[in-house]
Order: sequence, then structure tokens, then C-alpha cells
Amino acid sequence: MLKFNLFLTTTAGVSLLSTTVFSQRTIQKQPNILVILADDLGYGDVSCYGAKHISTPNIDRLAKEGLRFTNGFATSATCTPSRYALLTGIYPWRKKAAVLPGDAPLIIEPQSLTLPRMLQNAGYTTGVVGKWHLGLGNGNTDWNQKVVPGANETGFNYSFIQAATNDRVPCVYLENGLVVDLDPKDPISVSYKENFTGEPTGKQNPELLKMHPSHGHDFSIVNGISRIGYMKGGKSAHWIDENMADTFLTKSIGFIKANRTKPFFLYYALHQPHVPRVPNSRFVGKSGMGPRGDAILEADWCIGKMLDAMEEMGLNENTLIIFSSDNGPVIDDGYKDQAVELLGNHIPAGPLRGGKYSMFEGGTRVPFIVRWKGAIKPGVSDALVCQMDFLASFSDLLGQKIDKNVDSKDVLQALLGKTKTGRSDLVIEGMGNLAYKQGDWVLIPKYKGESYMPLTGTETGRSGEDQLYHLSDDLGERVNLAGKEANRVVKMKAALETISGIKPN
Ligand code: NG6
Ligand code: CA
Repeated sequence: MLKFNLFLTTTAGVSLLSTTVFSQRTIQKQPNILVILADDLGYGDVSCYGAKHISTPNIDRLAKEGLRFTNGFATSATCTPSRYALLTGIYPWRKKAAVLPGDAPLIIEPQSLTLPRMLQNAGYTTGVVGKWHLGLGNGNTDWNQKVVPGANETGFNYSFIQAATNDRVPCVYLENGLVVDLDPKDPISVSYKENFTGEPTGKQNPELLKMHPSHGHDFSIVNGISRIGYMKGGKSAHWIDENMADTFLTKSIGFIKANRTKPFFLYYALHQPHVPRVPNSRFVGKSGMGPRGDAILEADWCIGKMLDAMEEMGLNENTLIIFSSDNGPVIDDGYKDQAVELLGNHIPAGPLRGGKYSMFEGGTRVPFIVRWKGAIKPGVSDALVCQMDFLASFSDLLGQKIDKNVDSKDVLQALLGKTKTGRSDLVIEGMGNLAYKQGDWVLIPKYKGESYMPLTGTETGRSGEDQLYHLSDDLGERVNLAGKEANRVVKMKAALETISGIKPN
């Protein structure tokens, strides 16, 4: 049952009523949970984390009214693994989760006790709106039929999603497994191997493009933008990038409206500022930083609209809202959108080294804000917390049992601001390589491979030398202490091996 006296007093006050009413009231006092997850938004991309050249008033409002974590993490520096951990409570590299193509099968075990399923067990109605990128179906998906298993089979009562990302086909929305607005006379075909005869591509027909690729992304063209992968048909179902934010926002608010009288969980997975960055015309030119900055302003606006809608519905007090990002920032991630040219003095990763794809902190340390009005005292916390911990933490809050073998740790008291002690350690992952954080220290064992991503220019963190950084003196990871602290390196490697089962080099 709930762990808060504030709720128990409410129920005690109705002790004369029947048990049914008692338990119903108890359930109604379970907080709604709203997780808002941005895509590729960096630690330094929002003003409440220090951005000076862009203003995000709505995210700042969440931070002002909630607890802002300075040491909040995704497990991984790319999307699929990071989201896998958030939803399953399991380190993604245990399942070799990596960035998926748009036709990949579902990588979450449909029967497993995911975060949404645990919440369903606790009486919640659960929904996901936005980016999915965890695979759908069993392979060889026919997009003209109901696609199962999908989000609904992992514990969501409702889903309105992109199959993968906004840069991958199929460029359509799926609602509860069915492609939205599909005309059966114009069926969809998808391939990640070869083009369909006669279909234009970004590579062969650049004259058809309104946004050009800088690397990759030169396959099928949808809405004047070439993507990754080939797709044919389904024209009436194609999304319009410019309307995507409004579509996801409307669906999210719709889900909340429909379920507001009982506890709900919504995973609102924003698509911004992932490439292709195509904000609505209302935001074009507003940041002075080109589409990347404009997309961040659009995401911030969506959050403001969501908060307004919650307030109007009287849901502010009893909703726990988390805002975070799935991985760190990247500037040129494959389209010529002037992100590099117009960046100016803005630093997307803030004080951190690296970004998306990186084992350095910029890859996984992300904005991380928890607001629960009346229950969480506003402030700042430096407790080490990870999105993977939502499963164990909320199961504690709601008195639900979960598998003891998950990697998710119960950091509920830290999330609620009752303690500054979070996790003692965390394994982080960049492009399949593991680094290990323990207290103030981070170890990046030596790895073969590029130290920079050849296409995006981001530092991967790979080096022929072990790297050890002491973050409280050196947040930017500039002074390698591996030589001076050889014993610590040995001990941390041993601990990493114990957790991961993988022997570091
Ligand atoms: C990369 C894509 C990049 C982005 C990323 C996944 C190319 C050249 N680059 O392979 O644009 O889609 O995958 O991003 O195709 S994530 O945020 O979903 O992990
Ligand atoms: Ca991402």
C-alpha cells in the first residue's frame, strides 16, 4: 500500500464507509505518473540546467516546482538501449539491445514485468504516445494488418506511436497496433534491404527534397525528407513532420482526459530534437539556432501545454511528473539543418564531455526533473539516479512485487527528495561498450575502435588507455587519474565484471 501518511489520513477519515469505498479511495490517491522523455536533448540544452542561449520556460517551471537532479542518468547513449532499460528495469546490454531499424521485431519479452505492466497490476491504466523504437511484431511484419506483439503487449493499455524514429521508415503512426489512416487500396511495403522498383530515393532524386541528408538518410522520401530504409505505399497514412508535435500532444492529452478519474501512467515520448528536425511553422526561426533550437522550443511548448491541460483537469496535485531525455545531444546527426553553423555559443552538453553515442558523461547524464506538487519539496538533488530505477522505485511506492533479479534499484526516497543518497554505482553504455560509475568516480576501460564517431564527430570515449575520472573535481573528464589510482582501476574493473559478467580489457 501507499507509504505516505498524507494518503493514509484521507482513508482513515472515511473509516465508517464500506471497505469497497475505502479501497477505491485509496486507489484514487495513488499518484498518476507522467514520464515525459525527450529524444537527444542534452544536459546543457535547457535553461534550468544552465543554457544561456536558449530559453525553456516550461521545463524550467517543472524544475522550479519540482526536484532537479544534477546526477540523473539514462543507462545508454543511444535510444533503443536507453528506452529498453527505462521500460524493463534491466540493463540493455544484457540483451544486446542496440539502435534498431524500423522493421525490427519487438525486443521486450511480451510476458515480462515491465514498468507499465507493474503499474497495471497496481490498478493503473497505462499509455504510450510518441517515439517507440523498441521493435514491433515478430519479424516480417505486414504493416497492413494489426502489428503484434507491440507496445500494448508489453503492458500498455493504449499506444499511439512511431514504429522507430522520425528518420526511419515506416513513416506512419500506429494506434494500438494498427497503422492510422491507412487506405487498404494502397498497402504499405517496407524493406531495409532494397528499394521498391520505381520509387524515388534521396540519393537518386535530391531535387524532391526539402531537407537534405548530410550523411546516411538518403533512402525513401516521405514528406520531402529522405529517411533510413525503403517504404512504398500507405500515402494517406504518411505522417507530416510539421504536425507531429501537435499530434502527439493531442493524443497524450486525450489519453489523460479519458483516464483522469482513475490512476493513469502515460509515457509521453517526445520526438524532439532528434533528426530530422522539422518543427511546426509556429516555431521556425524562433531560436536563432535553426531547426535544432526551434525543435527544442517546440518541445518546451508541448510541455507547457501539457502542464496547462493537467492544471485545467485538476490533476496537478496528484500527478508525479518526470521529465528527462533518452540520451545526450548531437549536433549533425545526418541532415543539413544548419545545426552546426547556427549553434553559436550554445553548448548542448553543458559542462559535460561527449554527447550522444559517448561513454563520457555527455552521453548519458541528462536533464532529470521530478515534480509531485505537495509531496516533493522543490529543490536540487545530486543523488545518483537512473531512469532504469523507475520500476523498482514505483513498485516500492505502490507496494508491488517485482523480480529481484532486475537491475532497477529502489531509489524512491531520493526521487522524492527525502534523501540525497541514490544509487552507489551505475554501468553506462555507449555504442555497446561499458563504463562504470561508482560514487564520484567513473572508469572507462580501454577499448578498441574509433575515439570519434566518424560521421557526427562525437567523442565515443574509446581509448587505448584505461580512463579514470574524479567527477566532483573534474566534471568535464579532462584529467585521467588511471595511472595514479591503479588500485582503484583494478577494483572498479572487478566490480564492473561482477555486475556485467563481461571482463573489461
Ligand atoms: C544512427 C543514425 C542517426 C540516428 C541514430 C539513432 C545514420 C547515419 N545515423 O545510425 O541519424 O538515427 O542512429 O538515434 O543513419 S537514436 O536516438 O534513436 O538512438
Ligand atoms: Ca535518442
